[in-house]
Amino acid sequence: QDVNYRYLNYNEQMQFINTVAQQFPNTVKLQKLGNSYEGRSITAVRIGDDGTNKPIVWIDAGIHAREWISYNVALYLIYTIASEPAYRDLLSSVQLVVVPNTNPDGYEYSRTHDRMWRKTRSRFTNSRCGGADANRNYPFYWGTKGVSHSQCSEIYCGTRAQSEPEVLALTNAIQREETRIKGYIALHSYGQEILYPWGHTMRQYPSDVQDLIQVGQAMAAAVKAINNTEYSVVNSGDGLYPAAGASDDWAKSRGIKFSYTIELSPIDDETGFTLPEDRINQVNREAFQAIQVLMIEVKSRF
Ligand code: 0X9
Ligand code: ZN
Repeated sequence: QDVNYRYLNYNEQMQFINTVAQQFPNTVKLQKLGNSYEGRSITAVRIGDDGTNKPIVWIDAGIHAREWISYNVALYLIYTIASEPAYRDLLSSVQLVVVPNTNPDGYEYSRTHDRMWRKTRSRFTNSRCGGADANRNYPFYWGTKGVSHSQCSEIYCGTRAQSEPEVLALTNAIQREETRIKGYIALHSYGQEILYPWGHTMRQYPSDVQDLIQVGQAMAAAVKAINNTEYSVVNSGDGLYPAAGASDDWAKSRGIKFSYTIELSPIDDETGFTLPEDRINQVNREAFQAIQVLMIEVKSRF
């Protein structure tokens, strides 16, 4: 599989999911959630029985354009879980929804103009800078901490909550089935961390934080079991930095019990966002283990 050895452009990513959907028509369905600012389609891949009341695990990737490894992890997850008979049983009790590219405009811009681009590509009148940090644009404590209100900033939170069409499409889609969604992971890089809420401020935790830590540690243990790679389980506000308007906090605020952000490999800034292609395969396989653990936990608890 290509997704183990190189970074695909947006069109190739869409071709990849189309091919998987055609190969496994009973298991995989595509769902259009909306369009990006520049008009690219934001597509969800739904895997497992649909139209039921089974619990859902929702995974999305690449809201930050330069975090390229996250797209590969999502695509590898889609292919592996749909194609291998070993996961049929799991898929009969938990549905998986994967949005492999939540910021297609930013990603294409990162590929063709500025490798370190992070934001969306929306334009504002009378501003020389464009784009908002979509992970500061969710409607929960929007605009409060760890954000900037200046359009040229990397962490510009947008003109208002959900100002970015990408965020509007994602929040609408999640809200339509939020009572069924029991697990949520936003895939980011880098740092090898499993982050749990709250992240909008420091030293505040959801009442069920022990469950979040416990399942987070189970995910980290499953990753470590393959190649000894260590992911640490930390609160995003205390362990990283407070940042409001992020997707994990919003998902948790909507009642989605197991809500996380995973910062994928590498751990340090030697390669940082520009993880060499020969390391993609290992990161894919490690992240897959973590996601599988979350699915199993959701299966056994709901
Ligand atoms: O700052 C972010 O948006 C995430 N880190 S990244 O380096 N990928 O940009 C972390 C978000 C953690 N979640 C919350 N602060 N709620
Ligand atoms: Zn990120």
